Amino acid sequence: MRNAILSLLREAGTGFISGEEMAARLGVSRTAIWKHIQELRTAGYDIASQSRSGYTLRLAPDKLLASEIKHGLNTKFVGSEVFSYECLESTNKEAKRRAAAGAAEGTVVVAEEQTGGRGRLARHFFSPPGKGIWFSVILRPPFLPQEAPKCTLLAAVAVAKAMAEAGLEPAIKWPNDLLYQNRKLVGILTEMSAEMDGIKYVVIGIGINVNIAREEFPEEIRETAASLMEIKGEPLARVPFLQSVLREMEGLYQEAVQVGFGPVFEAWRHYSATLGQEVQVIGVKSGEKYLGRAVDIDEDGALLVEAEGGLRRVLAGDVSIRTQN
Ligand code: BTX
Repeated sequence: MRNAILSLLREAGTGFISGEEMAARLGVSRTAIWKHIQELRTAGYDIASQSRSGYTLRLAPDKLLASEIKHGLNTKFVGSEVFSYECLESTNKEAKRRAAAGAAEGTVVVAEEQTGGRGRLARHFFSPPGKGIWFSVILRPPFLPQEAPKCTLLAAVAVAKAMAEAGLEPAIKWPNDLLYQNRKLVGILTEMSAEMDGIKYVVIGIGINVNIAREEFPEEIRETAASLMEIKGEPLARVPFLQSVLREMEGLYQEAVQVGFGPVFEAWRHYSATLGQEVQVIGVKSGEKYLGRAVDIDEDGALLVEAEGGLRRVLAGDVSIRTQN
């Protein structure tokens, strides 16, 4: 009902629509309309009323509400279903639950706050209320399971493109981070459920630090984390930024399904902060540490590092950039 009322208010544009007309069109009482308007106001919508003319929507809040995210999104399937929460333990966890229960491809789960946001290797991901975009997208790609890690690169490129659109210069660090001055702005965690011959679902979890001031980061990541606000010099509206990421994701994904990941890799190289740099690699399983020069990514999305003793192929690992040219 709230969404239907919002649609009517938006239809009226800067004009007014009476409670009576809304009640008639939605088949409910005027009192019910009034109650929902009160709820929308509490949720942050600035709705003005005039005794004769009715209601007008003056300003929608920059809250990550399903209705706001879907409004004007214009995608085919990414974001057709959006589940928004004030607080979740982890949007990836909730998205996996929904995916296992049959949620459609393109379903988005988003939260204003995560209490147990997860990074790779069960690390914690700081996700404070109202200041970031913590969300997950469910995909059901027709790829082989070994191709799933490429979705992480695809997501990184989608965020990079949204940043470029917003006039914020992006830099991707292999494979899953976006950086500003070598500090982490965005983290991406891809998880999947698969059988030998095919993927059941992939959940791409993305955490974007949007309006977090330097001093608001916990001390242990203050020197290594950054937010979009820092680059822009002022706070950024979250809803349009998320919409732009979702649109880019859909475009890149559809292209990948049709022609493969070539265009994703091409764009990834373009935004890469890793290629050409001296890096330190720590193997995820082995813990082995070595130095080298990152030269390219291959057709699997693996990072190619020229190290002592020859070319090394990094499929999973922590890569840190040692020099900035
Ligand atoms: P990662 O393992 O590469 O990065 C996690 C590490 O990054 C932490 O150990 C910490 O040092 C640092 N860190 C933690 N929080 C932040 C932050 N907000 N900004 C910058 N650095 C931070 C990266 O893992 C993948 C993270 C994915 C997060 C998304 S949020 C939506 C979805 N739900 C969920 O539970 N995870 C994903």
